[in-house]
Order: sequence, then C-alpha cells, then structure tokens
Amino acid sequence: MPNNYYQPEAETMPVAEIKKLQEYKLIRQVRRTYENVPYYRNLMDQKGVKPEDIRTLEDIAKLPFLSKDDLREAYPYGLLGTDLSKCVRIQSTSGTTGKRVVAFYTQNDVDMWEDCVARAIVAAGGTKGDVCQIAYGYGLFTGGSGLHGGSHKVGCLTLPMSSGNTERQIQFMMDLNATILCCTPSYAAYIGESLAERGYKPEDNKLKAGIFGAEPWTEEMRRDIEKNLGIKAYDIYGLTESSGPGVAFECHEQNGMHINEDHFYAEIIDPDTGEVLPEGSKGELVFTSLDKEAFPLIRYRTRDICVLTREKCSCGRTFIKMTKPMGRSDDMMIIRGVNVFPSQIEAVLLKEGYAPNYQIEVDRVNNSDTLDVYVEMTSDSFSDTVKEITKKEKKLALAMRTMIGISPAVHLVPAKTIARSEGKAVRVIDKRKRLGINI
Ligand code: DLL
Repeated sequence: MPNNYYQPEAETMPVAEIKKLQEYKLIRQVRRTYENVPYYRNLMDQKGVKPEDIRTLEDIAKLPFLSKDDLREAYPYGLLGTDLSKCVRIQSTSGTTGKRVVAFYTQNDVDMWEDCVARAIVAAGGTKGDVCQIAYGYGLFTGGSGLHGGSHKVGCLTLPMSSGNTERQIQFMMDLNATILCCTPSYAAYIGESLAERGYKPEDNKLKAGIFGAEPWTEEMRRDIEKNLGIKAYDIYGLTESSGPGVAFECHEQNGMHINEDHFYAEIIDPDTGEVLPEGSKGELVFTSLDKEAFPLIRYRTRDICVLTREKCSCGRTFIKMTKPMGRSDDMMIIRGVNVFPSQIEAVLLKEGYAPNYQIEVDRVNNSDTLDVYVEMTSDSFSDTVKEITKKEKKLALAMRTMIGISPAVHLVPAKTIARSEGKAVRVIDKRKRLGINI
C-alpha cells in the first residue's frame, strides 16, 4: 500500500520539530486567549497563572482545565476568541441534556478543520478519483459538513447524502459507484445489513473504504463491517468543541489514530486528580487547540478514556497515536459498584457471533441495581426452541460476567426489533435517573 499524505510536510515532521512547533503555538495561544477571552482569563487569574509563566510545553500543567460545564456556563459567546464579525460558521454538539455547546469558526478555522479531514480521507486511500458518499448527518452536527469539506479538499466527487433514507443511500451507492462511505459505524453496519437483505453481496458494490467515527466501536464491529461491505474500515475521531471530525484518524495500520499534532496538543490525565499521566497510561484525553481563532479551547477535558503512544508507524506519519476511546468517563455505568462500559458488552456479543444490535437497560429494584441486555437473535436462532434460546442467553450472560464482573440478564429478542440508528446509536437506557440517582 503506497503511503499517501495530504500534507506530508506536517504529517511526517520529525518529532522534535513537532514539539518545537507546539511550544511556539501554545505560548501564542495562551497569550491570545488570556487577552481576548475574559472567561479563561478569570480561570487563569484564579489559579494564579499568567501567560508569561508558560514558556515550555510542560508548563501547560500549570493552566486550568476547561470542562463541558464551563462551555455551558459561557454559552453562547463567553468563550469567543475573536470578534463575532470574523466568524463564518457555527456548529453544535449532539447533546440532549442541558444547553447545547455552540462552537464558532473563522474562515481559517474552517480551512484547518477541512485540512485535517482531508488528511484522514487520504490516509484511508482517498484520491481525486474517488466518489465519497457522506452519510453522516448534515446541519449543526459536525459529521456531515466536516467530511464534506475534507472530501472537497481532496477533490473527490462528493455525495452529500446526510444520514437516513437508507433506500436512497443504497440506490446512489450502487448507481453512482461510491468508493468511500462516511458515516457512524452503527449506520455502516445497518447499511451492510440492508444491502444483504436486498440480495447484494459485498463484491457487488464499488466501495473500497469507510471512514467511521463519532461513537465508540469495537475491533469486532470493525471486522463485521469490513466483511459485510467488502471494505477497509478506518476510524476517525473528533469533537465539536475542537472543530469536529479529523482531530485524529487512522492510517493503513488500523491500530490507533494519529492526532493532528500540529494543530492539537493532547494530554492524558487522571480523571479524578487531574494529574498529567506519562505516555502509555490510560486516562482522560485533554486537548488544547493550538491554532483555533474563534473557539480557542485550552486544556479541554473530553471525558474520553484512551491511551497515547508514540511508536514508529509504517505509514511514515510521526504524529502520536490515540487508541480507540474505550468509552467516555460519563458513559461509564456504575452497576452494583462495578464500572461497566457499553463497549465491553458489545465486544462479547460480537465475539459470540451476534450482530451489534443491542440495548442495555439499567434500573434499581429493591435498592439493588439490575442490568438487562437485549440482543437480537441471529437468523439461525429462529428455529430454536425456548430451551435452546434459554441456553444461549445463559451462555452469553456467562461470557459477559467474565468480561465485566457482574451477571446481566440477557434477553434474546427477534431480529429487527431493536431500533436501528442512522446517527449515533443509543445503547444505554438508565432508568435509575427517574429515582434522582446521580449517575
Ligand atoms: O462526533 C464529531 C465526529 C463526527 C467525529 C464524525 C467523527 C466522525 P460530537 O457530537 O461533539 O462530535 O461528539 C464527540 O463523540 O467526545 C467521543 O466521545 C465520541 N467520538 C467521536 N469520534 C469517536 C470515535 C463528533 N472514533 C464525542 N470513537 C467524543 C469513539 C468517538 N468515540
């Protein structure tokens, strides 16, 4: 596989130079933000730190963190780093509770963002000759517009489908010979399932790659999607607060995502103490945007749990890699005192030969937490007797117990009874919230 880059001078920069560049940009960004953003200036003043205290990359540990709560408190303009008249775009998070976070972009910010996405598309083998089907939602969500902008920069023929209307997705995919599919992994799995239902085999489509992200997905799910669509599936990561998709992306090694370090500085911290952890440790990912003008977040706590490693990569990129987020610290369920991530349950299901169609229900009955996992039966289970189904449920429950340490009640349900997602899948229903339990 040839190593193609969209911006080789940045993507293959020697590590020492990356660090020098980051240091220069960090000092500039802290000074700029201190001067232009009273909200952050206040946080720095409260911590007793001034811009001139930041002279090296390590000095970043002196700076205060920003959290989603800060973004809500400062909503809508409190974290603007530039005059509103210089902004050309607003996007927003997909959050359903509380105030949404709105992020602002200058034209430079949009250009930088789209360059980052273009790097991801090229790393997945994308060229001018490709037809890029974008089935992420368009609108306030950054998935659609982010991949759209990147696809234009690469020069692909861009199909701005948005999410949903699966019938039309399939028609356009087949009629217009789409070669790259961009959507959430759960929607990719659904499109694969829908193609098979219509009698298409993986080799019937012209797709070669998929660029999937915006939600956690397991290696098992990747293999499933790759098999069903006949493609290579690449992960892409990002969040609205730091522009959108493209903060990090996978290369052909498919074992972690290169972070666009010329634009973002990443740290891993202990989520409880805030202490910066050494490379290779598992903890919460914290980002500082080094170039963003309109929404310059410094030490933003993402809540995503992952590991950073800098090893020589065969693709030639020198940027540090992050593992797939293993869940968010706020996605983590605490059930009977045990920390459980939906991704652990998904990994068991796929390993046991089930499709990633499941829903987790947590409740509290008689002061004790309950965990129910609803899983769709596979096509060969249809003929099973009740006894056989019960046996399969017990087998799954045991496998889950081994993985997560507690026993769930597993319910095998008929195929197609769990709602499919066209965007980010809703995996967990936590009914304990009705009891006012702060989870
Ligand atoms: O989901 C941006 C995006 C769009 C990324 C399209 C990739 C592709 P938000 O809606 O603000 O932005 O949600 C950000 O989604 O903090 C993670 O918890 C999760 N997330 C994003 N990408 C991945 C991924 C977009 N590849 C939040 N794997 C982040 C796991 C992801 N989780």
